[in-house]
Amino acid sequence: MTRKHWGREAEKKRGHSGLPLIFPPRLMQQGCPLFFAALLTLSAANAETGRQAWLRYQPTQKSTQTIVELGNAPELTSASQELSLALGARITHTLTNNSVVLGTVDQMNFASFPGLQPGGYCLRTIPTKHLSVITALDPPGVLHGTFAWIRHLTLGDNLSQLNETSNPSVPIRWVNEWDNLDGSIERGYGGRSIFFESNNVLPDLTRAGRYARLLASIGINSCTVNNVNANPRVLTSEFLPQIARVAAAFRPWGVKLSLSVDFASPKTIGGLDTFDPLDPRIIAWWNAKTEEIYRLIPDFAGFVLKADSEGRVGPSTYGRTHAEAANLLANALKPHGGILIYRGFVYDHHADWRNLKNDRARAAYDNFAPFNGQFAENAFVQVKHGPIDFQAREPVSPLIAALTKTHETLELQITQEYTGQQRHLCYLAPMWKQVLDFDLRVGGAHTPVGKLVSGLVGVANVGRDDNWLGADLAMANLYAFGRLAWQPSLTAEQIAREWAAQTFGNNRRVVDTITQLEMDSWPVYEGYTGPLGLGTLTDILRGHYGPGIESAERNGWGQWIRAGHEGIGMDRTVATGTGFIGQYPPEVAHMYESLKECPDELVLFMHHLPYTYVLHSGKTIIQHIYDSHYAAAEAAQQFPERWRTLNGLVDQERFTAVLNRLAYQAGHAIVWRDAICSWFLRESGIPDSAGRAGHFPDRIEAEAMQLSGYAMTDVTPWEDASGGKAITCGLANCTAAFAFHGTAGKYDIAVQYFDVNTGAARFTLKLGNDILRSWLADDHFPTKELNGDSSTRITIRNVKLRPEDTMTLEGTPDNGDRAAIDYLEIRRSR
Ligand code: GCW
Repeated sequence: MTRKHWGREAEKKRGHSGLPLIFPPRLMQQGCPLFFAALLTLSAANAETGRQAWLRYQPTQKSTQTIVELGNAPELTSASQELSLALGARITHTLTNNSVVLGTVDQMNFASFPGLQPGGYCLRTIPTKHLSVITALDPPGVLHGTFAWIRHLTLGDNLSQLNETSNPSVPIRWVNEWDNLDGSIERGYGGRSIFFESNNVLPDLTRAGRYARLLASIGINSCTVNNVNANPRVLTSEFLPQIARVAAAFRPWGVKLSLSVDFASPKTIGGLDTFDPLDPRIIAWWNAKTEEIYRLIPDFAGFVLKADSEGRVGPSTYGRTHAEAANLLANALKPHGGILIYRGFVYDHHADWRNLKNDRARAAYDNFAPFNGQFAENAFVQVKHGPIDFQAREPVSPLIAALTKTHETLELQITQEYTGQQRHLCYLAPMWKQVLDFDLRVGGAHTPVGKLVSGLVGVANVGRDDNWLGADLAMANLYAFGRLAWQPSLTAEQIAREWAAQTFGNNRRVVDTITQLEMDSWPVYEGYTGPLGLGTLTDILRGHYGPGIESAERNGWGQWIRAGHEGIGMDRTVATGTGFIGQYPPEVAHMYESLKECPDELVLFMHHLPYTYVLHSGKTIIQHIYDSHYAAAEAAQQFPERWRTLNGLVDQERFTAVLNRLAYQAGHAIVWRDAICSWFLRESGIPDSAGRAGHFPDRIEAEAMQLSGYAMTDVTPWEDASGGKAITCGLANCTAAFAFHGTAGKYDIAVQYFDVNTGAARFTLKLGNDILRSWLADDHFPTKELNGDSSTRITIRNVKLRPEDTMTLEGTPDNGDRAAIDYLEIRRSR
């Protein structure tokens, strides 16, 4: 474009937008070297809480740049304010010789920006004009582009050559929050709801707005604010104006509000005597209710519906189909441009476990595949990525391949329900990448999951904790979800790197170390929890947190692993099993059905096999279980050590918080390792060829100590405590003492104890009369029982011991916390 042309276009623009664009003559004449004076530097000096997440701007000097905003949509105002924060720059209506200009393309008529799609953006640097341009078809796109531009800046990318057009891979990029109106969050691990308390919307929605900002920065365009197990109150005329306030807090960030609804609402809150989806009164009720919503929230995104699942009512009450239920709501939303997301997570949780042909994994397909093609154009079936329920490892759901004529969204879980509840580091992007890239071979063609779905929905469950998810490193999952929904071709490692750099600073060692920790974390978590596709062997009946192997068996929930003395695994083959494998397109079915081709990592999901079966790896199943649990638990011991290398390179506050989490995880990985190895050792009767399982030479069982006041108790399930037993104190004070019989030297002493959530017992470990450590059991693990949820450890390092030294553990119970102890472990300091 010639300079003349540029000027003329700018003139036209001025007329068009009414904004005085003034080009300084110097800028019109010469090309000067590029700008960006006030680059962000992320200093390690400031103490931080994680509240800023990856938007941690710290411009060091006053910028010479200006920000020119063309237009006045709320998203544009947010965008320019964001830039101003990031750059420390002024917002003006006057172009200077160093401006960033933002606006939609129809206001940027000095150049063309081909290839843009809704929500997408174009970033372009025009060196001769000393301009950075951020543009898009629509205001949300400009905001997305602004965050992308800031990301480039923070990562130290070369902005002088920028010419980037980026469109989202799918139009639906939503998060679901499982927030209850009382302020609790189902499967939330980051504090109470940022939206609700005591059955009302919070008076102060500052934090909801901040969340929308985070979401916008990764391209998320809708947030469903309430639990899919929906309280019907959410749709009452009394409550909806409150919900409208949340929508208003989201609006400047281009994030639309959506709601989970209860299918029985016409009856429970509407006063009708039915909720039959085909009844004209019900159709009229939903139409009127939807109109009411749109009057209050004109940009309302739509409904999410969990029906006929886990006790929620649905169309089956009236013998109607999922498609009929979905279309009822979709039709109500259609005139307003809204969409309906219908959850595919439907299964019988009272299934008969004695019937070897029953299989929960079949449920999503069996329930939805018959209705393929019967769903309305604006209805989407939301499929969990695996056929069971967010386990540490699952195959891709075959329903994704079956819905060839129905729109679908893929449901991923950001909140780590079955993957350590944010107390364990488990970066899920590598898992999600495997899901998105998995080629389902629909019609024999290359059909990766990412290409079959129209949207990605992440169950986020952020809370009021400053750092949103309860753990700083867990935020990589929220970030990665948004980045992958936008651009699934990014690698998990690329995403981790850019997240780490923005969150903790652009120091090479910091970024390398954190990225590597994140990347190692899922295989490590899977390694000490669920082997070979069995699922996470957690207690599925209670917290979904610590080990609880048999909880999966002999009940209606259908997470069976069919473990016996001889062998283990669900036979899901077509030949002899439940036939689940036959739900996949033929090429994929063939791979899973054939033992020769079925990958080791899923072999026990697909087949029932003897413990002595030899895997592709050359190991027997039982030896693999021992080896993987020992190797992974050992890797987890290294996590805090690896983190420690960043001391001084990241702020002290987050350094300590992360270190504490990783140290806890290292201890809990041992709980997991021992529970699973002991259980399989007992069940199979086959020893660990390396002699580890069941042998703990450094351990002193609490029940073997000299007890005063303490009494022995059985722990349930038995595998969650060493030897199946612990000691508890029923008095005001108890002690457990023993004499050290090893050789003189420096030792690390680990105390394995139980920290239940009712009170805060005190423990004191003494060597002779000297106190080595005194601490409170005041964490909030998800149980009041002694089990693998509450089992935790503290390690006192470098203690000098001599033969026959006496050690005493004192326990002081508090409010139902009986100061329970499992064992002590004394090992030479490394
Ligand atoms: O995994 C299960 C969870 C439930 C959840 C359900 C669902 C919201 O344990 O807490 O309910 O899935 O996805 O509907």
